[in-house]
Amino acid sequence: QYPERLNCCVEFLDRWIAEGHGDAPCMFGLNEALTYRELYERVNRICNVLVNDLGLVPGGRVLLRSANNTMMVATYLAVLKAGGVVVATMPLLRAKELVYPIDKAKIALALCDHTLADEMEKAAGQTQELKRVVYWGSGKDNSLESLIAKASPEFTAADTAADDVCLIAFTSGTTGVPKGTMHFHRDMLAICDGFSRNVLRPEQSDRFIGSAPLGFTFGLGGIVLFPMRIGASFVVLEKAGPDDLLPAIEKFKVTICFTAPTAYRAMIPKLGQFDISSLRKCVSAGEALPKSTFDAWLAATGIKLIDGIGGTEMLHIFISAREEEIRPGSTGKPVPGFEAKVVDEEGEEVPPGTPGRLAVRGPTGCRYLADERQLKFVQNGWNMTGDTYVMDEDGYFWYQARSDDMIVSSGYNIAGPEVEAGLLTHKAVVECGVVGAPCEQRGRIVKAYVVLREGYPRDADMVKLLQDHVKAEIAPYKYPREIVFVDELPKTSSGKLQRYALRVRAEE
Ligand code: 3SK
Repeated sequence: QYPERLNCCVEFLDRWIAEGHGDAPCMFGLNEALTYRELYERVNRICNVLVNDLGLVPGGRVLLRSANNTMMVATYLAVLKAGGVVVATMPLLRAKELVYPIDKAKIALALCDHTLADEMEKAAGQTQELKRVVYWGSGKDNSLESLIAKASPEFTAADTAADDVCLIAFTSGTTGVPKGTMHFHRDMLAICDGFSRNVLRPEQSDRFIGSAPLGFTFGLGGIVLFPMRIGASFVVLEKAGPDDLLPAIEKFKVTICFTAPTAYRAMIPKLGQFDISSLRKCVSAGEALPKSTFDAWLAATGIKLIDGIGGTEMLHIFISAREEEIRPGSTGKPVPGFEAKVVDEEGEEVPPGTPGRLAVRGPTGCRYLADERQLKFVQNGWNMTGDTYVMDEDGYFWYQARSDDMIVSSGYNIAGPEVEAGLLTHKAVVECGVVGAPCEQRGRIVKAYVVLREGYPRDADMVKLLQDHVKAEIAPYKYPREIVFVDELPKTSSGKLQRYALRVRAEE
Protein backbone atom coordinates (compact mmCIF):
# COMPACT_ATOMS: atom_id res chain seq x y z
CA GLN A 1 0.00 0.00 0.00
CA TYR A 2 2.87 2.40 0.75
CA PRO A 3 5.82 3.26 -1.52
CA GLU A 4 9.08 1.45 -0.79
CA ARG A 5 10.86 4.71 0.07
CA LEU A 6 8.89 6.49 2.74
CA ASN A 7 9.58 8.96 5.53
CA CYS A 8 6.43 9.18 7.60
CA CYS A 9 7.14 12.75 8.73
CA VAL A 10 6.85 13.90 5.12
CA GLU A 11 3.31 12.47 5.05
CA PHE A 12 2.36 14.03 8.39
CA LEU A 13 3.93 17.45 7.85
CA ASP A 14 5.75 18.36 4.60
CA ARG A 15 2.81 17.20 2.55
CA TRP A 16 0.55 19.89 4.02
CA ILE A 17 3.00 22.62 3.09
CA ALA A 18 3.21 21.28 -0.47
CA GLU A 19 -0.59 21.18 -0.66
CA GLY A 20 -1.04 24.82 0.44
CA HIS A 21 -2.35 23.95 3.92
CA GLY A 22 0.57 25.62 5.73
CA ASP A 23 -1.46 28.41 7.34
CA ALA A 24 -3.98 26.02 8.91
CA PRO A 25 -3.89 25.58 12.71
CA CYS A 26 -1.93 22.53 13.72
CA MET A 27 -0.89 22.39 17.37
CA PHE A 28 -2.09 24.21 20.50
CA GLY A 29 0.03 24.13 23.63
CA LEU A 30 -0.21 25.92 26.95
CA ASN A 31 1.70 29.00 25.80
CA GLU A 32 1.73 28.87 22.03
CA ALA A 33 -0.18 27.82 18.94
CA LEU A 34 1.55 26.68 15.76
CA THR A 35 0.30 26.47 12.20
CA TYR A 36 1.46 23.62 9.98
CA ARG A 37 4.12 25.91 8.48
CA GLU A 38 5.40 27.04 11.88
CA LEU A 39 5.69 23.47 13.07
CA TYR A 40 7.36 22.50 9.76
CA GLU A 41 10.03 25.16 10.19
CA ARG A 42 10.65 24.28 13.81
CA VAL A 43 10.98 20.61 12.94
CA ASN A 44 13.43 21.45 10.14
CA ARG A 45 15.58 23.53 12.49
CA ILE A 46 15.70 20.67 15.00
CA CYS A 47 16.61 18.27 12.19
CA ASN A 48 19.57 20.49 11.30
CA VAL A 49 20.64 20.59 14.95
CA LEU A 50 20.34 16.82 15.23
CA VAL A 51 22.39 16.12 12.11
CA ASN A 52 24.89 19.01 12.06
CA ASP A 53 25.46 19.72 15.75
CA LEU A 54 24.66 16.46 17.48
CA GLY A 55 25.90 14.01 14.85
CA LEU A 56 22.71 11.99 14.39
CA VAL A 57 23.05 9.45 11.59
CA PRO A 58 20.16 7.49 9.99
CA GLY A 59 19.12 4.71 12.36
CA GLY A 60 20.63 6.52 15.36
CA ARG A 61 18.42 6.24 18.43
CA VAL A 62 17.29 9.30 20.34
CA LEU A 63 15.74 9.24 23.79
CA LEU A 64 12.95 11.80 24.20
CA ARG A 65 11.84 12.77 27.68
CA SER A 66 9.07 15.18 28.40
CA ALA A 67 5.47 15.59 29.38
CA ASN A 68 3.26 16.36 26.37
CA ASN A 69 4.17 19.83 25.07
CA THR A 70 4.86 21.54 21.77
CA MET A 71 8.62 20.91 21.92
CA MET A 72 8.08 17.22 22.62
CA VAL A 73 5.98 16.95 19.45
CA ALA A 74 8.50 18.94 17.38
CA THR A 75 11.49 16.87 18.54
CA TYR A 76 9.55 13.64 17.93
CA LEU A 77 8.77 14.61 14.33
CA ALA A 78 12.32 15.89 13.79
CA VAL A 79 13.92 12.60 14.82
CA LEU A 80 11.63 10.81 12.35
CA LYS A 81 12.36 13.29 9.56
CA ALA A 82 16.12 13.08 10.11
CA GLY A 83 15.94 9.28 9.77
CA GLY A 84 16.58 8.58 13.46
CA VAL A 85 14.73 6.23 15.77
CA VAL A 86 12.58 7.68 18.56
CA VAL A 87 12.64 6.09 21.99
CA ALA A 88 10.05 8.11 23.91
CA THR A 89 9.69 7.32 27.58
CA MET A 90 7.02 7.98 30.14
CA PRO A 91 7.83 11.25 31.91
CA LEU A 92 7.37 9.73 35.36
CA LEU A 93 10.07 7.07 34.94
CA ARG A 94 12.84 7.06 37.53
CA ALA A 95 16.54 6.88 36.71
CA LYS A 96 16.77 3.14 37.23
CA GLU A 97 13.85 2.60 34.84
CA LEU A 98 15.57 4.75 32.20
CA VAL A 99 18.87 2.89 32.25
CA TYR A 100 17.36 -0.33 30.88
CA PRO A 101 15.97 1.16 27.64
CA ILE A 102 19.10 3.29 27.18
CA ASP A 103 21.36 0.24 27.41
CA LYS A 104 19.05 -2.11 25.53
CA ALA A 105 18.53 0.28 22.60
CA LYS A 106 22.10 1.60 22.76
CA ILE A 107 21.00 5.22 22.93
CA ALA A 108 23.77 7.80 22.64
CA LEU A 109 21.69 10.99 22.52
CA ALA A 110 18.82 12.29 24.64
CA LEU A 111 16.63 15.37 24.24
CA CYS A 112 14.94 16.19 27.50
CA ASP A 113 12.65 18.80 29.03
CA HIS A 114 14.72 20.59 31.71
CA THR A 115 12.04 19.86 34.34
CA LEU A 116 13.01 16.18 34.13
CA ALA A 117 16.75 16.86 34.45
CA ASP A 118 17.22 15.26 37.90
CA GLU A 119 16.31 11.71 36.94
CA MET A 120 17.91 12.15 33.50
CA GLU A 121 21.25 13.14 35.04
CA LYS A 122 21.11 10.26 37.52
CA ALA A 123 20.39 7.84 34.67
CA ALA A 124 23.19 9.30 32.55
CA GLY A 125 25.57 8.58 35.42
CA GLN A 126 24.55 4.91 35.46
CA THR A 127 25.13 3.98 31.81
CA GLN A 128 28.08 3.97 29.42
CA GLU A 129 25.85 4.21 26.33
CA LEU A 130 24.47 7.72 26.71
CA LYS A 131 26.97 10.28 25.45
CA ARG A 132 25.00 13.53 25.30
CA VAL A 133 21.86 15.06 26.79
CA VAL A 134 20.46 18.34 25.44
CA TYR A 135 17.75 20.09 27.45
CA TRP A 136 15.02 22.41 26.36
CA GLY A 137 13.25 25.01 28.47
CA SER A 138 16.29 25.69 30.67
CA GLY A 139 16.99 29.15 29.20
CA LYS A 140 20.73 28.34 29.31
CA ASP A 141 23.31 29.01 26.58
CA ASN A 142 23.61 25.37 25.62
CA SER A 143 19.85 24.71 25.52
CA LEU A 144 18.12 23.13 22.54
CA GLU A 145 16.44 26.48 21.82
CA SER A 146 19.81 28.23 21.53
CA LEU A 147 20.97 25.66 18.98
CA ILE A 148 17.68 25.86 17.10
CA ALA A 149 17.93 29.66 16.86
CA LYS A 150 21.09 29.32 14.75
CA ALA A 151 19.77 26.54 12.50
CA SER A 152 18.21 26.77 9.05
CA PRO A 153 14.43 26.29 8.66
CA GLU A 154 15.07 24.19 5.53
CA PHE A 155 15.81 20.48 5.68
CA THR A 156 15.34 17.63 3.21
CA ALA A 157 13.88 14.54 4.86
CA ALA A 158 16.17 11.53 5.16
CA ASP A 159 15.55 9.03 2.37
CA THR A 160 14.23 6.22 4.57
CA ALA A 161 12.55 2.98 3.55
CA ALA A 162 8.96 2.21 4.50
CA ASP A 163 10.37 -0.74 6.46
CA ASP A 164 13.04 1.21 8.36
CA VAL A 165 12.54 1.22 12.11
CA CYS A 166 11.57 4.71 13.30
CA LEU A 167 10.26 4.00 16.81
CA ILE A 168 11.21 1.67 19.62
CA ALA A 169 8.35 1.75 22.12
CA PHE A 170 9.04 -0.01 25.39
CA THR A 171 6.08 -1.77 26.99
CA SER A 172 5.35 -0.29 30.40
CA GLY A 173 4.82 -3.81 31.69
CA THR A 174 2.65 -4.64 34.66
CA THR A 175 5.32 -7.23 35.48
CA GLY A 176 8.83 -8.10 34.46
CA VAL A 177 11.39 -6.46 32.20
CA PRO A 178 9.98 -4.09 29.53
CA LYS A 179 10.10 -5.27 25.92
CA GLY A 180 11.21 -2.89 23.17
CA THR A 181 8.70 -3.08 20.31
CA MET A 182 10.02 -1.87 16.97
CA HIS A 183 7.88 0.05 14.51
CA PHE A 184 8.49 1.11 10.92
CA HIS A 185 7.74 4.34 9.08
CA ARG A 186 4.83 2.59 7.37
CA ASP A 187 3.34 1.53 10.74
CA MET A 188 2.88 5.18 11.70
CA LEU A 189 0.67 5.64 8.66
CA ALA A 190 -1.02 2.24 8.98
CA ILE A 191 -2.60 3.09 12.35
CA CYS A 192 -4.06 6.26 10.83
CA ASP A 193 -5.31 4.47 7.75
CA GLY A 194 -6.66 1.58 9.87
CA PHE A 195 -8.39 2.57 13.10
CA SER A 196 -8.60 6.30 12.51
CA ARG A 197 -9.82 6.34 8.92
CA ASN A 198 -12.19 3.37 9.20
CA VAL A 199 -13.53 3.51 12.75
CA LEU A 200 -13.03 7.02 14.10
CA ARG A 201 -13.53 8.79 10.73
CA PRO A 202 -12.36 12.30 11.73
CA GLU A 203 -12.56 15.36 9.48
CA GLN A 204 -10.02 18.09 8.75
CA SER A 205 -12.01 20.54 10.88
CA ASP A 206 -11.66 18.30 13.95
CA ARG A 207 -9.53 19.24 16.95
CA PHE A 208 -8.06 16.38 19.04
CA ILE A 209 -7.09 16.15 22.69
CA GLY A 210 -5.94 13.28 24.89
CA SER A 211 -4.45 12.43 28.23
CA ALA A 212 -1.86 9.73 27.49
CA PRO A 213 1.82 10.77 27.33
CA LEU A 214 3.35 10.51 23.86
CA GLY A 215 5.66 7.85 25.33
CA PHE A 216 2.56 5.62 25.32
CA THR A 217 1.57 4.99 21.72
CA PHE A 218 -2.11 5.44 22.60
CA GLY A 219 -1.29 9.12 23.10
CA LEU A 220 1.00 9.37 20.08
CA GLY A 221 -1.73 8.18 17.70
CA GLY A 222 -4.75 9.81 19.32
CA ILE A 223 -3.21 13.20 20.00
CA VAL A 224 -0.69 13.76 17.18
CA LEU A 225 -0.66 11.27 14.29
CA PHE A 226 -4.41 10.90 13.64
CA PRO A 227 -4.98 14.66 13.30
CA MET A 228 -1.79 15.28 11.31
CA ARG A 229 -2.61 12.52 8.85
CA ILE A 230 -5.65 14.52 7.70
CA GLY A 231 -4.40 18.08 8.29
CA ALA A 232 -6.54 18.59 11.41
CA SER A 233 -5.42 20.23 14.68
CA PHE A 234 -4.70 19.06 18.23
CA VAL A 235 -4.07 20.24 21.78
CA VAL A 236 -1.14 19.05 23.90
CA LEU A 237 -1.48 19.27 27.68
CA GLU A 238 1.39 18.76 30.11
CA LYS A 239 -1.09 17.90 32.83
CA ALA A 240 -4.04 16.02 31.44
CA GLY A 241 -6.05 14.61 34.32
CA PRO A 242 -9.86 14.77 34.22
CA ASP A 243 -9.73 18.23 35.85
CA ASP A 244 -7.46 19.52 33.05
CA LEU A 245 -9.27 17.93 30.11
CA LEU A 246 -12.68 19.55 30.66
CA PRO A 247 -11.50 23.20 30.75
CA ALA A 248 -9.21 22.54 27.78
CA ILE A 249 -12.06 21.01 25.75
CA GLU A 250 -14.08 24.16 26.47
CA LYS A 251 -11.21 26.60 25.79
CA PHE A 252 -9.96 25.04 22.54
CA LYS A 253 -13.38 23.87 21.29
CA VAL A 254 -12.10 20.33 21.05
CA THR A 255 -14.14 17.85 19.01
CA ILE A 256 -12.37 14.49 19.64
CA CYS A 257 -11.08 13.16 22.95
CA PHE A 258 -8.86 10.14 23.67
CA THR A 259 -8.62 8.97 27.26
CA ALA A 260 -9.19 6.03 29.58
CA PRO A 261 -12.46 4.84 31.19
CA THR A 262 -11.30 6.06 34.61
CA ALA A 263 -11.01 9.61 33.27
CA TYR A 264 -14.43 9.52 31.57
CA ARG A 265 -15.95 8.34 34.85
CA ALA A 266 -14.20 11.07 36.82
CA MET A 267 -15.39 13.76 34.36
CA ILE A 268 -19.10 12.88 34.55
CA PRO A 269 -19.94 14.66 37.84
CA LYS A 270 -18.10 17.80 36.62
CA LEU A 271 -19.62 18.07 33.15
CA GLY A 272 -22.14 20.73 34.24
CA GLN A 273 -19.33 23.18 35.04
CA PHE A 274 -18.03 23.38 31.45
CA ASP A 275 -19.33 24.01 27.97
CA ILE A 276 -18.16 20.95 26.06
CA SER A 277 -20.77 21.21 23.32
CA SER A 278 -17.97 21.16 20.68
CA LEU A 279 -17.16 17.54 21.56
CA ARG A 280 -18.48 14.99 19.05
CA LYS A 281 -16.38 11.81 19.37
CA CYS A 282 -14.72 10.11 22.36
CA VAL A 283 -12.35 7.15 22.32
CA SER A 284 -11.80 4.98 25.37
CA ALA A 285 -8.86 2.59 25.64
CA GLY A 286 -5.97 1.60 27.86
CA GLU A 287 -8.17 -0.52 30.07
CA ALA A 288 -11.51 -2.33 29.70
CA LEU A 289 -14.55 -0.09 29.38
CA PRO A 290 -17.32 -1.22 31.76
CA LYS A 291 -20.82 -1.02 30.25
CA SER A 292 -21.87 1.16 33.20
CA THR A 293 -19.31 3.80 32.15
CA PHE A 294 -20.45 3.62 28.50
CA ASP A 295 -24.07 4.12 29.62
CA ALA A 296 -23.29 6.94 32.05
CA TRP A 297 -21.21 8.89 29.48
CA LEU A 298 -23.89 8.44 26.83
CA ALA A 299 -26.59 9.63 29.24
CA ALA A 300 -24.52 12.66 30.29
CA THR A 301 -23.20 13.78 26.88
CA GLY A 302 -25.18 11.99 24.17
CA ILE A 303 -21.85 10.59 22.86
CA LYS A 304 -21.17 6.87 22.45
CA LEU A 305 -17.70 6.02 23.76
CA ILE A 306 -15.72 4.25 21.03
CA ASP A 307 -14.02 1.46 22.98
CA GLY A 308 -10.84 -0.11 21.67
CA ILE A 309 -8.08 -2.49 22.61
CA GLY A 310 -4.62 -1.82 21.34
CA GLY A 311 -1.13 -2.61 22.39
CA THR A 312 2.35 -1.20 22.24
CA GLU A 313 3.20 -4.29 20.18
CA MET A 314 0.62 -3.40 17.51
CA LEU A 315 1.24 0.36 17.96
CA HIS A 316 -2.44 1.26 18.38
CA ILE A 317 -6.04 0.01 18.47
CA PHE A 318 -6.76 -3.25 16.62
CA ILE A 319 -10.28 -4.11 17.83
CA SER A 320 -13.01 -1.48 18.01
CA ALA A 321 -16.37 -0.50 16.48
CA ARG A 322 -17.85 2.48 14.66
CA GLU A 323 -20.49 4.31 16.69
CA GLU A 324 -23.38 2.80 14.71
CA GLU A 325 -22.05 -0.75 15.18
CA ILE A 326 -21.21 -0.53 18.89
CA ARG A 327 -22.55 -3.25 21.17
CA PRO A 328 -22.16 -1.79 24.66
CA GLY A 329 -19.88 -3.98 26.79
CA SER A 330 -18.11 -5.45 23.75
CA THR A 331 -14.78 -4.09 22.48
CA GLY A 332 -15.93 -4.56 18.87
CA LYS A 333 -14.50 -6.30 15.81
CA PRO A 334 -11.01 -6.34 14.28
CA VAL A 335 -10.08 -3.01 12.73
CA PRO A 336 -9.74 -3.32 8.90
CA GLY A 337 -6.29 -4.72 8.14
CA PHE A 338 -6.13 -6.73 11.40
CA GLU A 339 -7.26 -10.26 12.21
CA ALA A 340 -8.11 -11.51 15.68
CA LYS A 341 -9.00 -14.93 17.12
CA VAL A 342 -9.49 -16.58 20.49
CA VAL A 343 -7.22 -19.56 21.16
CA ASP A 344 -6.76 -22.26 23.79
CA GLU A 345 -3.58 -23.22 25.67
CA GLU A 346 -2.27 -25.04 22.57
CA GLY A 347 -2.87 -22.06 20.31
CA GLU A 348 -5.90 -23.72 18.63
CA GLU A 349 -8.84 -21.48 17.78
CA VAL A 350 -11.82 -22.09 20.09
CA PRO A 351 -15.51 -21.94 19.01
CA PRO A 352 -17.56 -18.75 19.49
CA GLY A 353 -18.72 -18.32 23.08
CA THR A 354 -15.64 -20.01 24.56
CA PRO A 355 -13.17 -17.92 26.59
CA GLY A 356 -9.53 -18.08 25.59
CA ARG A 357 -6.50 -16.01 24.87
CA LEU A 358 -6.77 -13.22 22.32
CA ALA A 359 -4.37 -13.50 19.38
CA VAL A 360 -3.96 -10.75 16.80
CA ARG A 361 -2.03 -10.11 13.63
CA GLY A 362 -1.83 -7.16 11.34
CA PRO A 363 0.36 -4.71 9.49
CA THR A 364 1.99 -3.11 12.53
CA GLY A 365 3.50 -5.84 14.65
CA CYS A 366 5.02 -7.46 16.39
CA ARG A 367 8.81 -7.33 16.47
CA TYR A 368 10.76 -7.11 19.70
CA LEU A 369 14.21 -5.61 19.92
CA ALA A 370 16.66 -8.50 20.49
CA ASP A 371 14.41 -10.41 22.85
CA GLU A 372 13.99 -14.15 23.13
CA ARG A 373 10.46 -13.56 24.43
CA GLN A 374 9.54 -13.03 20.74
CA LEU A 375 9.19 -16.83 20.52
CA LYS A 376 6.68 -16.90 23.35
CA PHE A 377 4.60 -13.89 22.40
CA VAL A 378 4.63 -14.18 18.61
CA GLN A 379 3.54 -17.52 17.17
CA ASN A 380 3.20 -18.00 13.38
CA GLY A 381 2.90 -14.24 12.98
CA TRP A 382 0.16 -13.98 15.62
CA ASN A 383 0.79 -11.79 18.63
CA MET A 384 -0.42 -13.63 21.73
CA THR A 385 -1.87 -10.96 23.96
CA GLY A 386 -2.26 -11.32 27.72
CA ASP A 387 -6.04 -10.86 27.50
CA THR A 388 -8.83 -13.38 27.87
CA TYR A 389 -11.67 -12.75 25.40
CA VAL A 390 -14.83 -14.40 24.08
CA MET A 391 -15.85 -13.96 20.44
CA ASP A 392 -19.61 -14.23 19.86
CA GLU A 393 -21.40 -15.72 16.83
CA ASP A 394 -21.44 -12.29 15.15
CA GLY A 395 -17.67 -11.83 15.45
CA TYR A 396 -17.79 -9.28 18.29
CA PHE A 397 -15.04 -9.61 20.90
CA TRP A 398 -15.96 -9.42 24.60
CA TYR A 399 -13.25 -8.74 27.16
CA GLN A 400 -13.16 -11.13 30.13
CA ALA A 401 -9.93 -10.43 32.00
CA ARG A 402 -6.20 -10.24 31.66
CA SER A 403 -5.21 -13.89 31.24
CA ASP A 404 -3.78 -13.81 34.73
CA ASP A 405 -6.70 -11.86 36.23
CA MET A 406 -8.89 -14.94 36.43
CA ILE A 407 -9.52 -15.84 40.06
CA VAL A 408 -10.34 -19.49 40.68
CA SER A 409 -12.35 -19.63 43.91
CA SER A 410 -14.00 -22.85 45.08
CA GLY A 411 -13.73 -24.06 41.48
CA TYR A 412 -15.46 -21.02 40.02
CA ASN A 413 -13.64 -18.91 37.41
CA ILE A 414 -14.16 -15.29 38.38
CA ALA A 415 -12.83 -12.48 36.22
CA GLY A 416 -11.46 -9.71 38.46
CA PRO A 417 -12.49 -6.92 36.03
CA GLU A 418 -16.09 -8.11 36.06
CA VAL A 419 -16.21 -7.69 39.85
CA GLU A 420 -14.56 -4.28 39.42
CA ALA A 421 -17.27 -3.31 36.93
CA GLY A 422 -19.91 -4.41 39.47
CA LEU A 423 -18.34 -2.32 42.24
CA LEU A 424 -18.01 0.69 39.95
CA THR A 425 -21.75 0.89 39.41
CA HIS A 426 -22.04 1.97 43.08
CA LYS A 427 -21.88 5.74 43.45
CA ALA A 428 -19.51 5.56 46.42
CA VAL A 429 -16.75 3.88 44.39
CA VAL A 430 -14.22 6.02 42.50
CA GLU A 431 -11.78 3.29 41.54
CA CYS A 432 -11.12 -0.29 42.48
CA GLY A 433 -8.85 -3.24 41.78
CA VAL A 434 -9.88 -6.85 42.31
CA VAL A 435 -7.48 -9.76 42.71
CA GLY A 436 -7.35 -13.23 44.22
CA ALA A 437 -6.14 -13.72 47.78
CA PRO A 438 -5.15 -17.02 49.39
CA CYS A 439 -7.83 -18.80 51.44
CA GLU A 440 -7.51 -22.18 53.13
CA GLN A 441 -11.13 -23.09 52.61
CA ARG A 442 -11.71 -21.92 49.04
CA GLY A 443 -8.21 -21.91 47.55
CA ARG A 444 -8.59 -18.25 46.63
CA ILE A 445 -11.11 -15.59 47.44
CA VAL A 446 -12.05 -12.42 45.62
CA LYS A 447 -10.44 -9.43 47.30
CA ALA A 448 -11.21 -5.83 46.35
CA TYR A 449 -9.13 -2.71 46.95
CA VAL A 450 -11.50 0.24 46.78
CA VAL A 451 -11.03 4.01 46.62
CA LEU A 452 -14.19 5.64 48.03
CA ARG A 453 -15.62 8.98 47.01
CA GLU A 454 -15.16 11.69 49.64
CA GLY A 455 -17.69 11.63 52.44
CA TYR A 456 -18.34 7.86 52.47
CA PRO A 457 -17.32 6.01 55.66
CA ARG A 458 -14.65 3.32 55.51
CA ASP A 459 -16.40 0.94 57.88
CA ALA A 460 -17.90 -2.52 58.11
CA ASP A 461 -21.34 -1.25 57.06
CA MET A 462 -19.83 0.11 53.86
CA VAL A 463 -18.14 -3.25 53.20
CA LYS A 464 -21.47 -5.03 53.62
CA LEU A 465 -23.25 -2.47 51.45
CA LEU A 466 -20.77 -2.92 48.58
CA GLN A 467 -20.83 -6.70 48.90
CA ASP A 468 -24.63 -6.73 48.66
CA HIS A 469 -24.45 -4.32 45.75
CA VAL A 470 -22.11 -6.63 43.79
CA LYS A 471 -24.29 -9.65 44.59
CA ALA A 472 -27.21 -7.78 43.04
CA GLU A 473 -25.22 -6.72 39.98
CA ILE A 474 -23.53 -9.99 38.97
CA ALA A 475 -23.67 -13.67 39.90
CA PRO A 476 -23.63 -13.60 43.72
CA TYR A 477 -20.77 -16.12 44.04
CA LYS A 478 -18.47 -13.50 42.49
CA TYR A 479 -18.86 -10.94 45.27
CA PRO A 480 -15.66 -9.73 46.97
CA ARG A 481 -15.37 -11.61 50.25
CA GLU A 482 -12.79 -9.14 51.42
CA ILE A 483 -12.80 -5.38 50.81
CA VAL A 484 -9.98 -3.05 51.76
CA PHE A 485 -10.38 0.73 51.50
CA VAL A 486 -7.31 2.55 50.16
CA ASP A 487 -6.36 6.14 49.26
CA GLU A 488 -5.09 5.22 45.82
CA LEU A 489 -4.35 2.24 43.60
CA PRO A 490 -0.95 1.27 42.18
CA LYS A 491 -0.69 2.26 38.49
CA THR A 492 1.80 1.67 35.69
CA SER A 493 3.49 4.70 34.17
CA SER A 494 0.81 4.66 31.45
CA GLY A 495 -1.90 4.87 34.09
CA LYS A 496 -3.08 1.27 33.97
CA LEU A 497 -4.08 -0.47 37.15
CA GLN A 498 -1.16 -2.59 38.35
CA ARG A 499 -3.10 -5.66 39.43
CA TYR A 500 0.24 -7.40 39.76
CA ALA A 501 1.16 -5.07 42.64
CA LEU A 502 -2.24 -5.72 44.25
CA ARG A 503 -1.75 -9.46 43.81
CA VAL A 504 1.56 -9.22 45.66
CA ARG A 505 -0.14 -7.20 48.40
CA ALA A 506 -2.97 -9.71 48.62
CA GLU A 507 -0.51 -12.57 49.22
CA GLU A 508 0.98 -10.81 52.28
O1 3SK B 1 -5.18 -0.69 24.68
C1 3SK B 1 -4.08 -0.23 24.96
O2 3SK B 1 -3.63 -0.38 26.08
C2 3SK B 1 -3.21 0.48 23.93
C3 3SK B 1 -1.88 0.30 23.99
C4 3SK B 1 -1.08 0.92 23.05
C5 3SK B 1 -1.60 1.69 22.08
C6 3SK B 1 -2.93 1.88 22.03
C7 3SK B 1 -3.74 1.30 22.96
C8 3SK B 1 -5.20 1.55 22.90
